[in-house]
Amino acid sequence: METTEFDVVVVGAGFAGLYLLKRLRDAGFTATAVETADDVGGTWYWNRYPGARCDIQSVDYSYSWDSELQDNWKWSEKYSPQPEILRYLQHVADKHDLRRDIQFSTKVESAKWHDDTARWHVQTAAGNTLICRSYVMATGCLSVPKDIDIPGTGRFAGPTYLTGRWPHEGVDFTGMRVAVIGTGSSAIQSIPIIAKQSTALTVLQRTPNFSIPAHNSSVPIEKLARFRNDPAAYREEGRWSGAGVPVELPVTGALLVSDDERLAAYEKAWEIGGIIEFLNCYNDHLGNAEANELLCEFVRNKIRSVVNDPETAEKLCPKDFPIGAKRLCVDTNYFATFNEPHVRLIDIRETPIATITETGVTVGGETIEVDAIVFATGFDAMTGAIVGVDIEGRNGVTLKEKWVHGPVTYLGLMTHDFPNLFMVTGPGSPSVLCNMVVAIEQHVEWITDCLESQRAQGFDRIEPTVTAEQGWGKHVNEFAGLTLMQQTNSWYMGANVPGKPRVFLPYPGGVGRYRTACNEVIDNNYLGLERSDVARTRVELNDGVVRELQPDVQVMLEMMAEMGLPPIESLSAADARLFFAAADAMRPPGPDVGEIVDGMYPCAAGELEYRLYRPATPGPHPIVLYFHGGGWVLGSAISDDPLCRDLCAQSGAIVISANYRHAPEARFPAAVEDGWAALNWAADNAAELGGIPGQLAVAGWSAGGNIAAVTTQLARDAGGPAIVGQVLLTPATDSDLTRESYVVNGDGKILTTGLMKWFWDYYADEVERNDPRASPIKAESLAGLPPATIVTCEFDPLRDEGNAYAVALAAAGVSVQHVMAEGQIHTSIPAVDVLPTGAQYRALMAAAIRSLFA
Ligand code: FAD
Ligand code: N01
Repeated sequence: METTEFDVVVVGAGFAGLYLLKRLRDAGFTATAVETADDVGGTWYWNRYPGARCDIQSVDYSYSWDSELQDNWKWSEKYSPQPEILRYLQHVADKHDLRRDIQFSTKVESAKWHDDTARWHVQTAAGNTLICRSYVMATGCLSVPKDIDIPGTGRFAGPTYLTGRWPHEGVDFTGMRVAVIGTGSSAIQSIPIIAKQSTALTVLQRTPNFSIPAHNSSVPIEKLARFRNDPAAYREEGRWSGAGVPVELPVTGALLVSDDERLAAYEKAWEIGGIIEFLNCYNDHLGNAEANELLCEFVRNKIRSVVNDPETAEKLCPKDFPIGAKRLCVDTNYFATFNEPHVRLIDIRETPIATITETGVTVGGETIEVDAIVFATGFDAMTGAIVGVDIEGRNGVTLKEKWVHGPVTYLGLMTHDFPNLFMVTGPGSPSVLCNMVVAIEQHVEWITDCLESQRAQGFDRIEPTVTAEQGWGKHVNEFAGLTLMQQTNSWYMGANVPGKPRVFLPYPGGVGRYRTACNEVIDNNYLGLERSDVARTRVELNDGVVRELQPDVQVMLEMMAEMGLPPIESLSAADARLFFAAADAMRPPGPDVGEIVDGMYPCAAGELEYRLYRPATPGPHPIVLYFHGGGWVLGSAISDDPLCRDLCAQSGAIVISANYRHAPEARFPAAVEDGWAALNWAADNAAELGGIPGQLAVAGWSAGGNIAAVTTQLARDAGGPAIVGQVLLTPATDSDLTRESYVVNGDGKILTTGLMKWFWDYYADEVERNDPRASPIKAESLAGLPPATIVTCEFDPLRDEGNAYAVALAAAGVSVQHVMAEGQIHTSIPAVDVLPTGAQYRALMAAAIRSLFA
């Protein structure tokens, strides 16, 4: 029994462990890697089944950190076979003399944190103890084969093989009758080759899978040329991409083009191949079920065109999950193999496996006699290897206990209560949803940079806070909720392992976006992390959450930031109006309504436009008088068209969007006068408009919310018209721009503090701004106002004044429903059919309208 000390202990010697060792060594840390296998390679050491090869092109699926290796290594194929990838990793180990720091044939069994010394004590199966400051699990996402849970396993007298633990000497199935259980990527790669060797092959399929042809060949010349032309730029593009491969992303959705155009695009993508390219031939396949189904059916038709027997073809067609919601398979002659007379497909959902016997597999009363069984049944993915080690953190907390309801991590890199424990491609990071080498390199570099900074700054511990990891978990979940993947029983969800909690394991936002978040954590002084020295005499804690916006809102802001648009407040009012009109012209229209009528209503200035949205149901209907947003400067009767359609369609009320005069041409109180005129006109003409007299509510967004709120005060003070309720979305209620939300949300979220100042300056003189007709919160009394539904947004400069108005109304005895929309910004909720996470708040507003008129 030996005890040795290192700065860092790494578990695993695959792509991740090897690069870690190299980086740690270069940074001057003492490090050792521990590996169960007797050689390097990880995945490519264990998975030696026939046909095993990568599904990301080798040019991409390779290290970027050794430029000499990159320049000199020649991949023999587009998708290189397992022996070649293993040789590559062995070459890397030799080239950098890494083997001398790897303990092979050694399993790590447990690891225990000692807080007093700030050290991990890592125990190997051989009984040796490795003491280290930092402990890194580079144990792989797909390294622990799942237990075989089929009745009778173990009874079979002949040889059985597990794809993820294939014999090194290989297996020759010539002359044998073989059963393959499973139809995931491993099975799909191996079945055509096993079929060639065997005399009879039975494939036992529980769930058919989508697979596209590999079109394997030598490395495509154009790809290689692009790479060789500027390898650094090529790699950099991959690092900042979605899936770790530089591909051009589409700007069009599958539903927005003609059937012919779409089919042509699908055919082209089918011919080119490539998982990432194929799934991305339109931009809505992974988020829109209808678009996804079009691609599913295209692939099903391909299967039907290849497989001669229609019944077998139908069985091979996946029908119960969206394409891309499980890792898409890449094959060579998989479906055609089922045309071979000696190959039989059994759907074990129809006829389940009763048992494995000494001589075969019993299915539906028939025992299929075989000489060998291949289990291609997959892995306990993403968490299996990590919780496979008994890891005990601070105060005796074990990782198994902590993760009993699913893994909780900060960025998939670390977890609270386990200081100095790092994971490479851990749950909560992009990992298996991309080219994993890119994900691995990014983690390895982040970890070593972090350790170097710890050393430079004299810290001995680093640990994420509960707030930080809960915030990240929420973000991952919210992102997954925008995809179709969360609704699918896959190993991404832990659904393939009986009893495993159903949690979406990887981060679906892409490697580039993820890299930005990781960099921000460091740039923001280790946001969400606590760092301390051994004695805790020096503790640096920068608690917080790295991603708080809803993911769709975040993505939209990132896209806008990339456009480099000028701040609106730097434009003239006329140019700002042109800009908004151009942006409005590009947005989706919103849902259909029964009828749209444009007209004019009388007001002090003569006449102003309105647009009436009538529900498709028989009338008459109640009326909601709506005022548009735009800071009293921008907008029109039709500028909030999608929102008005949505409110009308969902609430069953007529929505009348009434325009009002804008500043700077018509300053305060012109807009208020027009709002008041519109209210009286709507009340007086309710029946003619198709409304129900007396059933009138007001609503508005932003500056329109201000006008809606003011009209209710005017109506109260004037003794009518009667208003049954007010629905205010992120209303401007106060000219005071010093509230906290103007400070914390004042920048980078479309509506800025600067823009609000610009609006107010155009709208009203300083002395007028305290008039309750400009700042309704400043009314002498708020009593007697109609019931209010107020939606404010967490990341809106107007948040606090909206919240304050809700509180003040309630204090004055007004019935108030107030919701603050988490992770939303000022402009996100009206973005119908653009930002899915805003939909629930529009539904809430529509429900509020319905209940006002109930
Ligand atoms: P691994 O390669 O899994 O290495 C982890 C190592 O840790 C293993 O060798 C294991 O023995 C060791 N280990 C685990 N626990 C312990 C312990 N307690 N003690 C000691 N040692 C331990 N990804 C892609 O992006 N593109 C592809 O084309 C692709 N093809 C794949 C094909 C197959 C068949 C499989 C199974 C996976 C594929 N993957 C692919 C995913 C693949 O796992 C990663 O790309 C990558 O190889 C992972 O490297 P790693 O070093 O993180 O983990
Ligand atoms: O495993 P899988 P895999 N009875 O989980 C079936 C990567 N990879 O090893 O879907 C009967 O996908 C199971 O059925 P069901 C890649 O990321 C890449 O093939 O659960 N059947 C399924 O059909 C991949 O996604 C490549 O209903 C049982 C199959 O076994 C990941 O590794 C190649 C069963 C398991 O499929 C895992 O792939 C290989 C049971 N009790 C792997 N239990 C490349 O191409 C499970 N099944 C690069």
